[in-house]
Amino acid sequence: MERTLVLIKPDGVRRNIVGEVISRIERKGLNLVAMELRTLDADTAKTHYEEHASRPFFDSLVEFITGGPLVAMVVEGERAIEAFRALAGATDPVTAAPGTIRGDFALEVQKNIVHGSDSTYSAEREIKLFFPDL
Ligand code: DAT
Ligand code: MG
Repeated sequence: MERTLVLIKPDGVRRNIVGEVISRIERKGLNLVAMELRTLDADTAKTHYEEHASRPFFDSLVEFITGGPLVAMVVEGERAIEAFRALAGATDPVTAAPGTIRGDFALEVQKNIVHGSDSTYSAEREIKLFFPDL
């Protein structure tokens, strides 16, 4: 069994597709082990996205991710990291395949609805950041 951190970003919450995203996770056979609606402070957002600190879009990304409530969850299952990334689709929603969350619901790279950890190392780091007591 593997765990991954999933975020439904503020754009997903604002557009009322939290249920849709959770439904896709559940239909796939993945299990929720923790979930919380919360608004990130800038420090947590910067730590979460620290690998992108030198990218030109970093400040805008931090502003976006702290701009309203998001849903953070820990999702568990067989190859959960890869399984959720497949459900999410490519980072750029225009090229994300139809049938994926990003492919079905988004058009702009920043407003791409969801985050999913990209490796076992990232998953462990991100789960600790969001759910230190887990
Ligand atoms: P992913 O979320 O698919 O893991 P990433 O880790 O490369 O993608 O980037 C993190 C987030 O940053 C991504 O979900 C949206 C934003 N982002 C990535 N590339 C971008 C770009 N060229 N311009 C603006 N935002 C970008
Ligand atoms: Mg990433």
